[in-house]
Amino acid sequence: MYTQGLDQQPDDPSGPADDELAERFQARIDAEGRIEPKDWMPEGYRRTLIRQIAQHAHSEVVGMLPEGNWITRAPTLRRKAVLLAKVQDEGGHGMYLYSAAETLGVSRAEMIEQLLSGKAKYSSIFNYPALTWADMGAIGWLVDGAAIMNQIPLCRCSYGPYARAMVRVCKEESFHQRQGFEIMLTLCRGTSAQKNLAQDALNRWWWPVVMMFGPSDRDSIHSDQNMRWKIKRFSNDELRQKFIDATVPQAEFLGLSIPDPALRLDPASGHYHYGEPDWNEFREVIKGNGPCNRDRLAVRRKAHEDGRWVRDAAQAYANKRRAPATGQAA
Ligand code: FAQ
Repeated sequence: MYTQGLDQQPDDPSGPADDELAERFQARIDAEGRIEPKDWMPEGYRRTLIRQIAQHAHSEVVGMLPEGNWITRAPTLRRKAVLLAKVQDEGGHGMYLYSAAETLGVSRAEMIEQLLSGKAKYSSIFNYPALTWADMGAIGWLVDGAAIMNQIPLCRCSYGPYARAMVRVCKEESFHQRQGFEIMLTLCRGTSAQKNLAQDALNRWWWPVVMMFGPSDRDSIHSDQNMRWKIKRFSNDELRQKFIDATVPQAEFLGLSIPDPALRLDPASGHYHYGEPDWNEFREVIKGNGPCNRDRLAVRRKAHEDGRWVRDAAQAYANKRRAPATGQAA
């Protein structure tokens, strides 16, 4: 399937040279202008965006699995309806994001193939298991909370289609975060067994969520260039710090303890000091060796195979509609 990005005119030899185009491109970004699909852009900018937006789309789609697993076990009809809506929203985010990436000249089939072959990454966080109902609270509160912290600045990303997709995504993530916090609050105000479930979920999800922001700034290979291109507005560590500063008081409100003995408020800066995440674990998870990587990809591959007949039928219907009419009644 060919997409907008590939229907551009070949370069006009009498047009401006690449150096000049690159200067104009950067000047537009520096002036907070937006880059649109048919605008000239450096190949590295296009490739970086395809990588990031596709990874983001894959994360939304794979991210449906840990919570999808709990829809049939939600404790009440209301909880079930809310969780179902949330999981459907994540699927919708994946679709907007695949569409945004397609404007850069990559096909959806290619992106899906890269996910299923294990070539493309998706967020490390979705390789951890959701073991109890309290995990639905922890995922909404912490994972969606971290996702919002990372994605609000992406609403100002220099690439127009990605930035615009993020506006709606962030509104929905905000509902997701609140529904998760509300599950945690209900558990924390319930019996001691329920509160223990909430604490156990926080214990297991805290560090994976802290690592979700990506490697520390000293190890982040793409940050400098991405900041110059205004794809990223804050570094991984800056966003991690903002998330921790916002979340610690919420944990205190819930009466839960964050599993980090090094955590303390620095009164001079107003920021929380926190311990060093286990970066070996992070590297292993993104290499494919996390607790659920193999299961997650196996489920996605099966879903893709199970959906093949639908894609084939849609393609056959499209071919039939495109075929010239013979004028004969069937
Ligand atoms: N997991 O140089 P950097 C959600 C990779 S959506 C796996 O710092 P960059 C909604 C990175 O790709 C969650 N890999 O890279 C939801 C690169 O590898 P590469 C997803 C990671 O791009 C909630 C290498 O490490 N959100 O949760 C991770 O400047 C609940 C070096 O890293 C997005 O995708 C990681 N955590 O910054 C759904 C947001 N971190 O590609 C369902 C958009 C880093 O060279 C339920 N993405 N890596 O092989 C971004 O903002 C950026 O891409 C970062 C990474 C910040 C993730």
